[in-house]
Amino acid sequence: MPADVVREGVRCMLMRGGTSKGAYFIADDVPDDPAVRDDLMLRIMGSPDPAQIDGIGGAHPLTSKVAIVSRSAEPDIDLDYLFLQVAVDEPQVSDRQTCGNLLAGVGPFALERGLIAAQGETATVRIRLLNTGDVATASFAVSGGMPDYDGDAHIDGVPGTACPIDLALTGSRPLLPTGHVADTVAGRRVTLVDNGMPVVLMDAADFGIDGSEAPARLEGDTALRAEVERVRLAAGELFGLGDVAEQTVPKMFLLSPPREGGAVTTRAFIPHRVHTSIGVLMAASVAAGIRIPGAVGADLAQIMHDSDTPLEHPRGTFTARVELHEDDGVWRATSASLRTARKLFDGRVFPRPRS
Ligand code: NQM
Repeated sequence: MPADVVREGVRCMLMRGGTSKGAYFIADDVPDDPAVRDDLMLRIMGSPDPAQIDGIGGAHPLTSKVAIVSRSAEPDIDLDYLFLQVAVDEPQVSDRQTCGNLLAGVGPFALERGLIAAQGETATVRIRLLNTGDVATASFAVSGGMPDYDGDAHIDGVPGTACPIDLALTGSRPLLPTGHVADTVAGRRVTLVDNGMPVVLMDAADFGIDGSEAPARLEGDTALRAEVERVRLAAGELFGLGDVAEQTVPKMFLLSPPREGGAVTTRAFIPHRVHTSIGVLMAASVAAGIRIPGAVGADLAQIMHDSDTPLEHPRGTFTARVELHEDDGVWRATSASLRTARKLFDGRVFPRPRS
């Protein structure tokens, strides 16, 4: 990292990863000390400020994200990926969650930066998600040794098409952290699931909503927001996450019957804004949860005969592929999904001189 980051800037690539957008760095280019690093990320993104006008953040949690990537020292792992969620209007940076959307850009970014090499037409990389300890495998097309961003894959929430990136995750942990298919939390019947992202499944009808409302309408419903947050704080303790008041997990899902031929309709508080589509690992968690008999949402979902689980969201459908295994009452899953990613800008980013 240059000694004077304000004058010289920091090497940074802006990428769209799935339906999110973030700043990608190699670990050697940012400070090791988490407090110094987090302060730098706030100054780069322009937080705290609802408009992030003095930084490169996009004024929404989905566009205020950071990926820090390095070669892994672990055997059989190519890359380590640390995700940071930079709050928009609070001076907060959190490493308490990962992001499956930015995960899509990690392989192409690492190839661009020379952290990995690729011959042939496809690169397959094993990525350790430092925030959770999970390991993902990402495969993407290569042309002339560099990522090929062009392609025919479309994902709902992103205009046009791009190169497909296949992500697979083998979950080793039990899906149900409380050991129950449903719990009563803060007086509400919910299911807690973690298949890469801790989520709380709730029946939208129990909260007096239809479940197909637009994100802005749900965000504008202060009584609903307060009730969802009340349940979230109690669920955080049950997840073993402690006091989650300042954390971005668990994510809160209001589920209702499908409208467009999918398995179920989803609306997600992440946790204060409502997701404009759905996160990758959130989708893996919801898809796994609604397949477990007795879980909240299982009764609302249309029967799924194979592993493909199309989840309806505000901008279309996300198909998560999950395979469940039950052993002595303990459920685990493997999951896969298709994403796309694209390099948007490469250069040096200049942080605000002062916090
Ligand atoms: O769940 C949103 C996103 C995410 C996370 C969030 C994600 C995932 O859509 O895997 O990708 O962090 O709230 O980028």
